[in-house]
Amino acid sequence: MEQKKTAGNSRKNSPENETTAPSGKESVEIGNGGEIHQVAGGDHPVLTTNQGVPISDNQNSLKSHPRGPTLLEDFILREKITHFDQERIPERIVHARGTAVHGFFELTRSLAQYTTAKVLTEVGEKTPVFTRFSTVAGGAGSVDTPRDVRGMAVKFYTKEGNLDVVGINIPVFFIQDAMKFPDLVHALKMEPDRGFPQAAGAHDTFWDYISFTPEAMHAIMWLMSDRGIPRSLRMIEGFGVHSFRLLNDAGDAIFVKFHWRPKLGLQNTLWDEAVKIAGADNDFHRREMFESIEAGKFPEWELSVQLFTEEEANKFPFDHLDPTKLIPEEMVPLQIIGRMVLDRWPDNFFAETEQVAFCPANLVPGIDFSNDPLLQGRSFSYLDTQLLRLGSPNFHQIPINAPKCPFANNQRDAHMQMLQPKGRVAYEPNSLASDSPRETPRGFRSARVSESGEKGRIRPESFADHYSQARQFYLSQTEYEQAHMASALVFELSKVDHLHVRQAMVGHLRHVDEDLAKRVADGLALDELPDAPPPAAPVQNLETSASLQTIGKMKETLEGRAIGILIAEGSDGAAISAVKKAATGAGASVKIVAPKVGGAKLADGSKLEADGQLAGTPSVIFDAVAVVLSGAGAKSLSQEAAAIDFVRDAYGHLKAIAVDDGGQALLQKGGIVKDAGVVDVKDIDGFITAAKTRQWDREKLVRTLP
Ligand code: HDE
Repeated sequence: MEQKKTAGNSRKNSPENETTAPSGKESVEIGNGGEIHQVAGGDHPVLTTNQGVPISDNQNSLKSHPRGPTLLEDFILREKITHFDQERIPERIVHARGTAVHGFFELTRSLAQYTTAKVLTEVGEKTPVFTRFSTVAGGAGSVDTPRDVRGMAVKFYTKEGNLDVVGINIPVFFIQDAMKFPDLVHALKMEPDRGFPQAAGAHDTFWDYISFTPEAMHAIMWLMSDRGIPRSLRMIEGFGVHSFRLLNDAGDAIFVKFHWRPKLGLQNTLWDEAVKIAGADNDFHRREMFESIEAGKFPEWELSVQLFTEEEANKFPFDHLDPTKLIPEEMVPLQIIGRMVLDRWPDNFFAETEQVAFCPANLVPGIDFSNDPLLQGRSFSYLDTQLLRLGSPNFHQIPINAPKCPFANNQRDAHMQMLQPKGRVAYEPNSLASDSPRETPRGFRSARVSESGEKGRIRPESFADHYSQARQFYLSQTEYEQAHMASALVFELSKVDHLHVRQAMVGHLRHVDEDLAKRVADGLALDELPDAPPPAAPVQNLETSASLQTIGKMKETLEGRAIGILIAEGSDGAAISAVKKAATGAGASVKIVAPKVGGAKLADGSKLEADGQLAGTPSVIFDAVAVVLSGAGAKSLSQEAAAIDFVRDAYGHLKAIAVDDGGQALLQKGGIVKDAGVVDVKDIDGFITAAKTRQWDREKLVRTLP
């Protein structure tokens, strides 16, 4: 049978199916029968090979006859497929799943007294930044909402070179020495024999490792707190974690810690909510960030510093070089020095978000390392990983990694060299080239520090206290947050098959707080409280600090929040409009949810289009919901599991619910009991107020907390 000459592309002249043709023709019949199409009026560039050869048929490979074998001669097919075969590069071993946005950092207060770094001294200067948020454990395609630490890495393209503050959303880390990092990560990631779980610490190997790592207890407390399950990447704090040094003109040094504070305040999900969001929208955080940038609602953070001298540090009841310790704000206050606004989504995910290469050793003159052993190890690891991941020492030439200030040196050649340096001189010093790059007194300098002592693989005594700050963190939380931490621990350890690992963990918790240990032991149905391991240093009772909580940092605002309005056939248009107007007026984004995506006919006969179909738009993706239904609409939705889940989950996740008379029937079907957060839709102000917070008092009615 003779094959028909066809492009294999049935829809013509539609933008989704556009292919390229030499401009000026509607549809051309060419060569081996490929038919190519163009969008009417489009001014398309010619499709070519990577060598610039125009391609006449992008749909059919070259065959010896229409039903015959494909010819090796088809260099166009081979080039296209070979390039495709190599499209993936190794994903990051940690922090593979990420979302990044361009923006700027604006300095509002000069630190000229302490540093020469222009980015920290030129008030009003807007430095371009690229900020990548990430989870730690999961692969690049994994879900956005697991319980995990979030990376927040900021690349500042300063006038004096790139400065990377490669931080996370908690102020402490799990280990004290770089030597331990591969073990920590191997224990955390999917177990090597079975290949699961993906993006989750809730399994045997992680907790087994942690049970041997008491220094992790402080970071574990943060991870088990609600900060481990953020509502939005726009609502996380960021921490540089380590101490760095600032150096001024005179060469004097002071220590600094970096803190990012989100303008929208902190907000987290509940665990049940995070799990359900994972099912509803794998890309919840990425999509939410994308939509907010698209809508011109640009996320913003304040940058603060904690500054302290060596003498002050010597008086702290802990060692600030130990990355498992934080410096309480009450001890060293935060000073706001600037703001970061993220306002431009990347053009291309791979070219920018995937290829961006952060490195904590990317420091600029006026900023220097401290001796934090983890920072020291990191300064080696990141360059090493980029060489593998990006495949060439010239990865700094990729546009997203290239400095935006001039850069020049005598490094030459290597894979993927994009620059074409001129001249015969590639060394320094030299007398042959008057324009070759030279050193400068304004260049990077290290702090004048004298180091002495005995060489060895030694952990300092001052790093020995593993529990005091973990205890301080737990005791600083509100009653609700403590209950969430206890349930998180019960959840995680319940996924651990080995009883001795559960017991060992509860043993550690006894040093954090005896009551927490009892709650977790009870939640795991342990017969008796296990022995606590002997602590390396006595556990201190440090003063509690409200700044460690999150509930208090949730801003009473609808800015950046989302409201869902559930409607069906016959809903009251006026009530819907009133909710929409009030919610958008208060800064929220609003989505209409209906059984069919095309929308529903309202009581007045008009049709309202939906933003989401009920089955694919559950209430977990909103911060508060309104249920506006006719009697008939409520009756039909009462037969619909997705509608019942919609209201039941909103209630179970402590959200405000506005409801009209019709909607009441659905609420009854969901077993919802009226409380301060369940508001008549006519009381629009009451609903907006309730929507700005969570109904914490409801929690004990809907969930058994340990
Ligand atoms: Fe990382 N870390 N890390 N890390 N880390 C990486 O670098 C590493 C640590 C952090 O969005 C890797 O480019 C070691 C602390 C973020 O691209 C790798 C040690 C903190 C990101 C690496 C640490 C971080 C990474 C993997 C212990 C918070 C994502 C891919 C000595 C202060 C950056 C890559 C992005 C990524 C190594 C500990 C944060 C393998 C050896 C502490 C936010 O180089």
